[in-house]
Amino acid sequence: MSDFVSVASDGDVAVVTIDNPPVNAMSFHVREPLHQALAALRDDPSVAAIVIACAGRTFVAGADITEFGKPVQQPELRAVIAVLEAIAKPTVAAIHGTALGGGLELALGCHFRVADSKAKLGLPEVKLGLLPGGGGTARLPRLVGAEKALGMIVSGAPIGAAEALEAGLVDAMFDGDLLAQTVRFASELVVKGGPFLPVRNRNDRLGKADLAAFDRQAAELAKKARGLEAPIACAVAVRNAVTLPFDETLAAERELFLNLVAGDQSRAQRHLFFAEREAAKGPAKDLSRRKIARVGVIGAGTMGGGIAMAFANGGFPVTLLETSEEALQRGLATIDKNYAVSVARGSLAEDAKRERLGLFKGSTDYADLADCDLIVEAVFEEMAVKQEVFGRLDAVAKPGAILATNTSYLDVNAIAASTSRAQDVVGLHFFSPANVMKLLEIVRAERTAPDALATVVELARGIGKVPVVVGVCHGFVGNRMLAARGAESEALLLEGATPSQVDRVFTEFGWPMGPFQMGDLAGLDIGWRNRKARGLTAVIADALCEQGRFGQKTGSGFYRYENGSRTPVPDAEVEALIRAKAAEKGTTPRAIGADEIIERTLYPLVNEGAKILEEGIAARASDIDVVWVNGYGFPVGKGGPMFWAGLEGAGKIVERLEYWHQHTDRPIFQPATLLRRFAETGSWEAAARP
Ligand code: 3H9
Repeated sequence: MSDFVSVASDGDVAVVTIDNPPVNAMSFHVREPLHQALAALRDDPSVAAIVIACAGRTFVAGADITEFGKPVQQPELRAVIAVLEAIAKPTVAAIHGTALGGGLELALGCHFRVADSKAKLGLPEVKLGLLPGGGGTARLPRLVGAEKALGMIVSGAPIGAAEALEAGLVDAMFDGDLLAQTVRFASELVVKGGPFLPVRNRNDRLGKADLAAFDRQAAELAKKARGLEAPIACAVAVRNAVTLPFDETLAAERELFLNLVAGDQSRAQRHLFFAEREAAKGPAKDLSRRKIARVGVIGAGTMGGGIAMAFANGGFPVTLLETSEEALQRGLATIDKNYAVSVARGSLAEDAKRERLGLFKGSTDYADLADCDLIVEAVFEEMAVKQEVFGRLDAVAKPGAILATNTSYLDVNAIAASTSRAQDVVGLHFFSPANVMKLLEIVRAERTAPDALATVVELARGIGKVPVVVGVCHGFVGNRMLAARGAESEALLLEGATPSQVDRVFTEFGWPMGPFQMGDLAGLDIGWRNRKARGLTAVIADALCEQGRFGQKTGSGFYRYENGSRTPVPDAEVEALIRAKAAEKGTTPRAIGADEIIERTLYPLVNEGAKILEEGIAARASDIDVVWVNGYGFPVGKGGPMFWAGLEGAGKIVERLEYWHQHTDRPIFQPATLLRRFAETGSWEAAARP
């Protein structure tokens, strides 16, 4: 019929197969022949039942995201589903892999759904700043109930086949030959006879909806949305399914979808979807990969323990090395405790915990690292210490083993130079807690071998991380830009802003917290020690540390934390300290507006990103966005700092940076050449072209 949709017969059951690799997205070239095939099968008297299945690794994983933002080519998905749903003969979706978004919506257009036991089903549109636009919000609640549907649609998280069976979303679950069993299932339906109710006419669990409970659940979810429009729209649409007739629910869903798909938030989130995949490709595909069977981690402190857990969670046996038996046992006990917390929360089964703990081998002897294929060092952040560790690794590691440093700032070339095998050395900058945070900055040093780099990029994806390859500079992409963002914090306070005012501007922007709350959370003593080592000062943060105010862990920092609570309370003492320091400097406080706070913190962030691009430390602007969204909480609805620069207006950013540069003469405000070119060309790619 077409390269993408074919029809075969098995007795009187017609099997329609969609074949659009890699994920069978519902592109125009699928919709058109599918629409025709369904209309023909509807009218074909020799066909008694229809099965919709997919070739390759998955059922339809959604609409084709690349088509969003362009004129819709007819027939659109809803039209295909409308034809399907109006067929009187029994229709069955055979689901394997992932039935996501428009894929699940297509399946909801069938009378029945059967699934392979390993299949996953979900409506993840919210993660793209959307709501399901193919009738998902109208049909899913009819099968699983409004509350369950709300949870699935607002979280975007898929559920497994067993849960889907229990919830009423699928009608049967199979192991083994899915297609053969689905055809048998369809034949039995033919024998049993109809009429077969389309989902739109079913009311299995919808009738029982408790609107008050629903509204409470929706209000909770809305609170967590932090300025994102899509989760709210999802809740509105699912509520419509309870209160409005089907066709009105569908029409309202369409309207909400069209609004969101044209908006900046969804554009930003779609940008991030492709940016993450682009970043995770790493170097050329045709490079060979080194075999990684066992991983060594040096240092069982917070960072080392978290890194070791990240690998164990990905199924790798880990040798964990410490300098003393006592430190090793302490580290292993923390790991055990962390897993126990997951078990208590219900996110990890007791068996799985045992299995993971079984992957750890503790040691205090470097010689035990000899069978590791990758060794990650997470020792004290000091060049001499790191170099000593790498010198010792050089003596014990097997030939070809990849040697990685978890440094967050130091020169990886200098670390590599302390070995005789710089080609095997990379940076693996995990973020804390390393077993939770998704971002992994992979630092390519001058002499890192391409196959070593390709190996760690692939490995990172394999353990569920979001990898981004970066070059060597102080702080790499993330921490270097963070320093530029924080550079004006103290100045803003001395000139009249308060910590809570600055932090509020950040949370209103969409960050989970502002810079002062973040400092209190991370511990102010870390930056203090760092500054002292580098001969630097920060008037207010230093004064707080001198008073023993290290942040949450001491119950006070930029804020007070009462009785062990994590809630920051503005502290009059801190404000008095700020005013006193300002007076010492002869600064008269003035009112500082939200715009100024943004201009002096986020514009330098973008500017530093442009410098990083200019220097080739990051390969693309979108890589920088991936770093900031996954590692530092930049709001997803704004797409990362480099994408946001386009929304904010690069011309305006340049102009305001120039203004602040003139007023302060500080280099962070000197606009990067690439930023100026971005302002002229409107695209980072065009700006980077010679
Ligand atoms: C939707 O359905 C809206 C409807 O409600 C309404 C419509 C009117 N489109 O992730 P991978 C590409 S919204 C286009 O590396 P995995 C991806 O870019 C959609 N392309 O594989 C990559 O390309 P490349 C709702 C897509 O095995 C390649 O496929 N659905 C799409 O790790 C491989 O992807 C979703 O949001 C797409 N829908 O994971 C599901 N999906 O190789 C989005 C993937 O050139 N997809 N590509 O870089 C996923 O979550 C994962 O891709 C999946 C496979 C779990 C399926």
